[in-house]
Amino acid sequence: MKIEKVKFERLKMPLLSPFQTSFGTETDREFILVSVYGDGLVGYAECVAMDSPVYNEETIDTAWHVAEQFIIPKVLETELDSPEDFSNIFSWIRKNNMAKSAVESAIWDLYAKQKGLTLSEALGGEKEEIEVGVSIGIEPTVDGLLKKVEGFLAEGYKKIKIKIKPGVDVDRVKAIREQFGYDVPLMADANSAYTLADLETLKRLDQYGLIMIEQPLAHDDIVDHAKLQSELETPICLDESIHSLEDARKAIELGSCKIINIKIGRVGGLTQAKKIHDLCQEKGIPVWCGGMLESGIGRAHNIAIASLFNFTIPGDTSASKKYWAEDIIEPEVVLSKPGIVAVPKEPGIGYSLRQDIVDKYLLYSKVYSR
Ligand code: OSB
Ligand code: MG
Repeated sequence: MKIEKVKFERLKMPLLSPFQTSFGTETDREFILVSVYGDGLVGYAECVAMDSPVYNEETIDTAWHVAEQFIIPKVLETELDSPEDFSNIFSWIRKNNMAKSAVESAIWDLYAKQKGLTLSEALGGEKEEIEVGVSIGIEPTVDGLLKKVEGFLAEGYKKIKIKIKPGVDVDRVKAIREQFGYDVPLMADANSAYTLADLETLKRLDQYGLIMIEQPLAHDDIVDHAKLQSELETPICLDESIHSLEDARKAIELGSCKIINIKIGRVGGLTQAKKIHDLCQEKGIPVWCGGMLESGIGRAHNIAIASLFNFTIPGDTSASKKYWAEDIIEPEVVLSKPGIVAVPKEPGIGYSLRQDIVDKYLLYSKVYSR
C-alpha cells in the first residue's frame, strides 16, 4: 500500500447534552478527523484524544504533534504490505496510542476499501449486527438520571452504564433498581475515582447486581484492582489500565478484572484491539467496545471491531442522535432494531463523509504529501 497524502482536520462539535464524568464535564467534542489517500480512494479515522490529559496522557495537540513529527513522514515514505505492518513499524514510539491509532485505523479503512471488503470483514468480524448500550454521565439530579434511563430503555438499549464518583454512587444505582427493577442490564463506570480506602462503598454496590463496575481504581493500576476483585462479587471491568496486549495478559493473570473494555484509540489501533480480543477469547474474558464520545467516523470503526466474535457484551456505540444534532457521516448510525446496530455492508467503514458538515465544524486543517 502506498499512502500518497494524509489530511488532518480539527473539528469542534457541540454535544447535544453535557457529559459529566469523575474527571470533568464535556459540552463540546474536539477531535481530529484523519484522511489517508491512496489509489484514488480515501480511508478515514478519528483521533479520540481529548482536549486535556484527563482520561489518558494524550491531548489533541500532543497527538497531532506525535503524528506530524514521527508517524506521517514515515507512512508517506513506506510501502506497507498490510495495515498490520503499522504496529511493528511504530512500536518504538512509547504510548501515544491515540496518535498511532488515528493513522493506523484510517489505513485499515483504506485497505478494506482497496480490497473491496467491509472493515468488519477485513478484521475477521463475524456478526451482521451488534448489540449496543448507552453511557450516561453524572446527571445533576437523580430525577434527571431516571428520565434519561427511561428514554434509553424505551429505545431498547441493551445496557445502561452510568458514571459514578464518590458521593454520587450507591444512591444512583439504588434509584435505578427501585424504579426499573433488577432485569435492566446495569453497570457503573468510576473512571478511577476510588481507592481501596473506599472498599465499604464499593462493597455496598454488590447488592444491586451490576453486570460490572468499570475502572473503580487508579488509571495505571492492576494490583489493587486484583485485591478489590477478590473482595467483590461484582465483576470488575478495566478500561484506563489496559493499553496493550501485555497489559491485558498481566491483568488477566493477576485476576484484576473479569471483563475488558476495548477502545481502539487507547490500545493503539485496530491491530492491537483485535489481538486483545483474541487473547481474551482464549482466556474466557468477555469484551465490549467502549466509546470516547466519537463522531460517526470513530463510531464506524467501533461498530466494525465490535462485530468480532468475543464482543459479547453490548458496547457504548450508541446511535448518532444520542450525541449529535447532526453527524458527519451518511447515513447516520441508527438503531436498526431496538438496541441493535446493523454492521454496514459497503466497503471500508461503510459510511460516507458529509464534507458540508465537516466544513461547518472545522477549526483548521493541514495536508501532508510525499
Ligand atoms: O470511560 O468510557 C469512558 C467518554 C469519554 C472518556 C471516557 C469514557 C467515556 C464514556 C462515553 O463513557 C462513552 C460513549 O462514547 O458513549
Ligand atoms: Mg470507562
